[in-house]
Amino acid sequence: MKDIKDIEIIVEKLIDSERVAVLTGAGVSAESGIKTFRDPDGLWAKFNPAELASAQGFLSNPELVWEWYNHRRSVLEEAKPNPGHYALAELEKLTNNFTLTTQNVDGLHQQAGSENVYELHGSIVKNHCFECCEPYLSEIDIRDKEIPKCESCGGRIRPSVVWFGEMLPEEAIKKSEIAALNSEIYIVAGTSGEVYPAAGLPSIASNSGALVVDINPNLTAIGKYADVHLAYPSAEILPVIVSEYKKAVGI
Ligand code: BV8
Ligand code: ZN
Repeated sequence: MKDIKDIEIIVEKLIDSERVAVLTGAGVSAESGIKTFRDPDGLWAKFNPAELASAQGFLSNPELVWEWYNHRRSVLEEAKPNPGHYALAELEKLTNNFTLTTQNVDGLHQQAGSENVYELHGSIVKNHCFECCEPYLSEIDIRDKEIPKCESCGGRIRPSVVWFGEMLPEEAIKKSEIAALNSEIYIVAGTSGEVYPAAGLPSIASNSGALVVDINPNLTAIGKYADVHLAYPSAEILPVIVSEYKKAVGI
């Protein structure tokens, strides 16, 4: 692997760090068969995000939006965590004060065993009422085109993801900003760095002196904050980083 020097820098930093933080995006789920948003064959290539991932979009065409999310849920039914998800779950157990912030809504980090996870953009497996925000806990039949109705107010049910123009969950973004501020190493994997305020986290880490690592086959907006760029798929390189770390600490 030509970047072994970079990996040694990362491993050394992991050993010296009191606080380790990670930010992931759709790219870490790519090897689980879940399309990213902005890659040429990504989700947004076919659909207009404003149309589908926004409250206005839902109001103007609730059936289309509900069907799009059910399509994504059906893809998720077949998806499993990949070696990148498992490597991050293992790294959490091996290091101190580990924080994982994800923009993903697929829950694969938790399925792989990650515990301290902040979901900035919510979760596609949860639902709530569009009108009164009451959580909707009944089972969803993803093949049913009919939008379920709220049992308290009769309003339409929506996926509990954060749409464009909506506020992020208060605790998730606050804790993620603190983790970026205090981390000595900030590993960014699988994100194009296009969506704010998530995309602002690497610059917070960089400005407070963390070693910023960008794991992405492509160059993106994250590049300007990255001290190290590993142009590999996350499912390939994250397990290498964890195994080199374990060798270095004698596990
Ligand atoms: C908000 C959930 C306050 C739904 C999503 C400045 C400050 C604040 C807000 C804004 C601002 N400027 C603009 C805004 C508004 C907006 C925004 O950022 N727009 C962008 C497009 C300019 N932000 C918001 O609206 C946010 N809300 O700020 O509230 C507010 C309120 C009102 C008015 C103003 C402000 C809400 C944003 C959340 C939107 N919801 N998702 C759903 O999933 O359906 S965003 C969506 O994009 C997903 O969550 C996704 O995760 C996220 C980011 O995309 P990425 O994860 O980075 O995925 P992408 O495809 O882009 O990139 C994948 C990368 O992986 C690529 O680089 C590729 O090279 C790489 N890759 C591919 N394969 C691999 C790989 N890497 C590693 N390994 C591989 N194998
Ligand atoms: Zn309701």
